[in-house]
Amino acid sequence: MALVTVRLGRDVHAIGFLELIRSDSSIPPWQLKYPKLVLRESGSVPEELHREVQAAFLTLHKHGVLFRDLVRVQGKDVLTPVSRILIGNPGCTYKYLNTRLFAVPWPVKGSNTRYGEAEIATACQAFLKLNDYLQVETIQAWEELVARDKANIDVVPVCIGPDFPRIGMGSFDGQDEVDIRNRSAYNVTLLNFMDPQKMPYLKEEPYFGMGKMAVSWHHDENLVERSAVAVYSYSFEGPEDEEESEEDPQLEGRDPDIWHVGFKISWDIETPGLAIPLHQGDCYFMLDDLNATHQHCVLAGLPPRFSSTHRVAECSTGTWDYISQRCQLAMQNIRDEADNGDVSLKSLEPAVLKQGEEIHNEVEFEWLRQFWFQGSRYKKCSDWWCQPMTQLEDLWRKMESATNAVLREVRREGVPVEQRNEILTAILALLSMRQNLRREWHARCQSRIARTLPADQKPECRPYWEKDDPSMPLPFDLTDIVAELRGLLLEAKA
Ligand SMILES: O=C(O)CCC(=O)C(=O)O
Ligand SMILES: [Fe+2]
Repeated sequence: MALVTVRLGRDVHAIGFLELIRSDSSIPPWQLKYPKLVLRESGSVPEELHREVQAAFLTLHKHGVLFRDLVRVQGKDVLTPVSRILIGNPGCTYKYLNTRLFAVPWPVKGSNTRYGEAEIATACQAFLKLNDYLQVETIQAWEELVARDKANIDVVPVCIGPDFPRIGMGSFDGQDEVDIRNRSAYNVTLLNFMDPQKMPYLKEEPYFGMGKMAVSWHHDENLVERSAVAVYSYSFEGPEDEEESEEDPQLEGRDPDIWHVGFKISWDIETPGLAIPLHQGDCYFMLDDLNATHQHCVLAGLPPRFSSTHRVAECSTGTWDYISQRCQLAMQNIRDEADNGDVSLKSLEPAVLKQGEEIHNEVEFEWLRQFWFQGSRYKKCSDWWCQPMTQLEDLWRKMESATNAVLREVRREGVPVEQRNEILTAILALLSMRQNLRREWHARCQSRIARTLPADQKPECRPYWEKDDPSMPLPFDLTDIVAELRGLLLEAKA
């Protein structure tokens, strides 16, 4: 098929197909195909908000607190081309591409965060203000979408009667409204920055000839189901770039000098994708299930660009409150013994021991190793995570002693075979997993690419200790212990 590009109004291109366009409509034609994608051009955003937000981006950039993430994709360690920082509700985290980002807190009511610099505090405040603004805009756009849907249904009244209450056009029932609010309650924003001039190895968009990508096709992960995403886009354009260019729309695809966001239907490379140009201060919103039914990508333009991507992170297992409660649950089975750090266990029930080892793995791999893998970047902005991480590490250390106490029990002479087997069966897979994950994290920290990072971003393999460390009850490397436990289990079956 010949590559044809059609101008769909305001420089929006559907690349790869030809379609007749109704030019009499006041809504841009792409809106008919993408009702859940909303664009708000910069003119509709208050000037003062633009000024504050743009200054905030520059402040964070100046203080060097946006970082490229060393993520893991299909078993490979790769450095993201864009630099990022997560700002959001205190104690919130957001996980993407096997990387848990820890929110630098924004100053919500009742919080009292110390920031590294007063300017950083001001910047976080600006993103909270932007968040509030985008949340209101999202709810309004979503309500309009629902109202339009309902109006369309009302055109053909199939089932009108006493069982089918209609309060009138544009209104919708309470549940809808609560859902819309919950799914617009952004708890974090992930900020992105990239200067394409400094990034000469950008990938080409593979399906529609859309040019260089800053972020490849993806769905946003780890979000509350059907929740919205709102994006503020800030590219460093000179005034001359803002004018509509007059080149022949029939001949080429999107303007490579201008940043765009691309959309395509998931699992579909036949239906043409959509590329929406983003000028300085433009915002776009992905409503409802758009992020699930479609993929999006970011197409690089010429100038450097920031974006602030506001999300409803699914953080039921991703907050400080959550993990500290989990650790408290594990502590309930531990009794301190005198002063040497030794512990004894209150219950030897297999289910209780299993839960303890699960929490042990969770705090070690989802929190401590994730945090220290990202070097010392977090303390540059605020001290929020310092004390929680110290506390988690202390609790984790106790869990090492608890595991040691379980091992003492299964090795003890005179434990009934049945009971020992139940314990072994409950914990063996978890210890084997711990061994595998430690090896993987250790390798990730040693990788060639990890070594190229500057000192404050160098991954730290923590916790880590040497074989003969007298302060630790168990070795870092659990190979021998896992083999021993397997042996005990087989012995009993023989
Ligand atoms: O910068 C943008 O417009 C969107 C970036 C994006 O898709 C992401 O960070 O997930
Ligand atoms: Fe995204």
